[in-house]
Amino acid sequence: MDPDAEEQMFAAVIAADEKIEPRDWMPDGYRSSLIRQMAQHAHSEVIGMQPEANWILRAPTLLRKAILIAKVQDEAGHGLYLYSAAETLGVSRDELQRLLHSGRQKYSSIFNYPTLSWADMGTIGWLVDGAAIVNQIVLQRTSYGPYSRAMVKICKEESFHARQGYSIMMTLVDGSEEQKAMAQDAIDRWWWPALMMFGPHDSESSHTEQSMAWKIKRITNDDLRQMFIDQTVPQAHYLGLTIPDPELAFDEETGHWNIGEIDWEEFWATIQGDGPLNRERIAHKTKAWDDGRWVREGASGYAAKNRSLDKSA
Ligand code: FAQ
Repeated sequence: MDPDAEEQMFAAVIAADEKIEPRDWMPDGYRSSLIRQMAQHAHSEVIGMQPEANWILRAPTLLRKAILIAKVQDEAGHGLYLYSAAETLGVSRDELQRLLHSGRQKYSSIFNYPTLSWADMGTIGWLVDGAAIVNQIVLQRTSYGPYSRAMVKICKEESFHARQGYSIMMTLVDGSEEQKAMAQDAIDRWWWPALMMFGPHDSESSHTEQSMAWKIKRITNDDLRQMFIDQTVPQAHYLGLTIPDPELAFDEETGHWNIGEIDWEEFWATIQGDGPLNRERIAHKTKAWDDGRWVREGASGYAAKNRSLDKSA
């Protein structure tokens, strides 16, 4: 097909709300933007295992421990689906690891904060998975087929994650004064970082306009953040917890909750590598990658040996 026809075909698929598939022609910018976003998403799932793994050995009951282990395993699975989906764009998983370890690709800002108490496991499930779901439900309609299909399964699992988080919070607010205080302290620390997960204001977002035109993104950062706020404030009130924002107010006219300003300096510092735990997170990830080298080499050697046996048979 001549280049103009290929470009027209791509534009027609996007306009018709159909999916671009790995073998289809796509603009270089579409490919690189998807690799950037999908890799960042995959890295977030994998680095996101660290703050929660911190509490597996200290979960208060066997049931809570089993649930937390299942959740952390799910996050590893999400990383795998997303790396596999990114590989369909012609980039290798090894290359994506190198880009993450060297700081050339990012992961979500939220995973640079420490998990200081058991209530943080409830708050991560409720707020962090809650924010992830708001973003990811919409990504089920993203224009790239493999990314969109990965999102369907991921969203189902994220719903369980959010429910188990809210269940931890309900138990804590029904408990002793110390437990209630723990729940309040956790929301005090996680509320603002959860809002930062949606990225900068639309006016400051370098990728939104083009990503919306290509239907990689379907709703803007600010609109998604507002959806999350409107869904979460009543949940906090139901728990009897206070949102740590003196400017929080319901606007009768718009039907939305208005908030105070996010600390954007903290956001930009965190995504540029200067958050509370960036160095520890990457050091831990790099060590796990290095420690696992013998497994990868063994598995690929075994696969290569089987391939040569198949050929000689
Ligand atoms: N953290 O122009 P935009 C989860 C960067 S999954 C770090 O608005 P874009 C599950 C952005 O990359 C959570 N960096 O960018 C779980 C860009 O920098 P670049 C992850 C951020 O891509 C739960 C610059 O700022 N979810 O939590 C962040 O159009 C519990 C300008 O920003 C996804 O990745 C941030 N928060 O919109 C796991 C969803 N925000 O690349 C374990 C897919 C912005 O030019 C436990 N991703 N940046 O150097 C997306 O929807 C989008 O990429 C956004 C950002 C909305 C995150």
